[in-house]
Amino acid sequence: MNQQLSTEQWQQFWEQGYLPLDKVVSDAELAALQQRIDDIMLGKAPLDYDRMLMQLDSTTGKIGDTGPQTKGHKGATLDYRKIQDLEFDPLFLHTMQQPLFREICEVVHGTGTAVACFRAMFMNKPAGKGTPLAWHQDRWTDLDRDPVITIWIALDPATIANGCVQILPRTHHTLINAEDSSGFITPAQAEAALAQAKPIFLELQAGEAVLLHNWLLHASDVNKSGIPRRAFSICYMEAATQSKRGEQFSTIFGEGALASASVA
Ligand SMILES: O=C(O)CCC(=O)C(=O)O
Repeated sequence: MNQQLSTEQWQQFWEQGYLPLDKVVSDAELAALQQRIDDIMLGKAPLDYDRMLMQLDSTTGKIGDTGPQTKGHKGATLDYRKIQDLEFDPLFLHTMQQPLFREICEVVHGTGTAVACFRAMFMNKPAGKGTPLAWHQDRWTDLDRDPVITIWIALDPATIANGCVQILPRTHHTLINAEDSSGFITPAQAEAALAQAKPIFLELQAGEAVLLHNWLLHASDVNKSGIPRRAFSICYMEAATQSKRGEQFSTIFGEGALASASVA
């Protein structure tokens, strides 16, 4: 899709920590992504499942009861909570490499800077289920620098009823628990943050996206509706980013970038 962001939009992003991007995939691409993610969950996609991190959702609605976050398929069900490494699927990679996202990465990281993805992730709240995610900032202390942005794309309409993402605007200016690798804040810290700012529910049409600063406080609730809340989010970062654990990250833009032919 062809979009260019204005100076005013960038100003909103840097001041507020988020920016709605309207529709970033065509109806045909959206239908293909919806079908592909269901095929991946059902074990029907032509993919190397051993490279994909796949986590089943909890059956109790408690975050502590979600399945292990490990590589490999965990059974044919639409009740996955999280699937990562989607850059190895040509359809998802195509969406990740669209010109608007390249432009966003160039503005954030500088023209000509190679960009990798920290994670290319499906986040799901199955119909009538899902697991709440408490208020947190996205950060990972084992990286040598903090990835700045995530682009979150709704694969279904995202509504309050089905557990859309909620954000607290302007909270990205300060890292609340700088030494904590999880990014989660305490209930008391959440109460204090909620006393300062009103949460905004990011209700989106399927195919629309929002650009998020990773330090923006965000959360999401269970899905009380009859439709799933499927979403695809990409956390981009400088390709030079290194992890203390020696993790490898896929380059998305710039020298050495994945090409869809090489991941098919
Ligand atoms: O998709 C969601 O519900 C929220 C995802 C989230 O909080 C995250 O990716 O850090």
